[in-house]
Amino acid sequence: MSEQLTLYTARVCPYAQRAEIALAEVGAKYTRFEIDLQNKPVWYAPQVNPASKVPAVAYGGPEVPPDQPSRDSVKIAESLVLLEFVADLHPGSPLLPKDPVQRAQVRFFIDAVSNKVPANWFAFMARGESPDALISGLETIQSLLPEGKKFAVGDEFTIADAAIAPFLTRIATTLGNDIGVYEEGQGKKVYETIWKSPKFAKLQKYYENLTERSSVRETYNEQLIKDTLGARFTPKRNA
Ligand SMILES: N[C@@H](CCC(=O)N[C@@H](CS)C(=O)NCC(=O)O)C(=O)O
Repeated sequence: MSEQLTLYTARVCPYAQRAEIALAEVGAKYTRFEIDLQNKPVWYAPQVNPASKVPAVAYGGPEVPPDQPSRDSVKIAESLVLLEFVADLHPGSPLLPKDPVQRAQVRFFIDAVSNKVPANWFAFMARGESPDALISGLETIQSLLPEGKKFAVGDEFTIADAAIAPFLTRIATTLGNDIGVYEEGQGKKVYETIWKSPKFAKLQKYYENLTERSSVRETYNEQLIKDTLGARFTPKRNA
């Protein structure tokens, strides 16, 4: 990768962490720019991402300060697009396997993550809906994991793993600390089901493999997630 790459990101955001994990996996040299999501810079939407979300990348063009993006760089957004982009920039890396079947498995796994994980987690944590959809969504994810392998499609870490890791870490942190609008104690109960019961043994092992990965560990700030989501949701309990 010879062109400059600037990543607009936010520590709190699971979608942004996906891109950070992929960049860490390939050891990319890039400029990281933290966007304060509560107070986004005025130039961000017009000059980087019209959707005004992180993550986004400015790729190529001249070396410029990240808060003065060049018109000559290409701007790319959407975390799943960025995962494929990073893999495409590093065709020698295992992030996206060469084998067509494994590539399809990676994409199928990502599709399942998109459909089963973020919205079901959020419905429970932020709206106090039943945790059943989250639990059954994670059962589906577990059923896709290959037997006796470390990661989503085999022993190599791929963009499928980068797509789910930021959500599994946040789900574990929020449930384990009972963070959410639901009744007190309910998060910890769901945590016990997912992280302690034998029914989820395969997912638990997978989680262990993911969180041992330095790309995942070093891009996750658990304290920040506890503080931010704890302050955002738990006070709304019984409101
Ligand atoms: N579909 C997008 C979702 C990104 C997203 O929702 N990012 C949130 C933070 S986690 C954001 O930037 N929100 C800012 C806003 O909506 O104003 C992706 O996968 O990249």
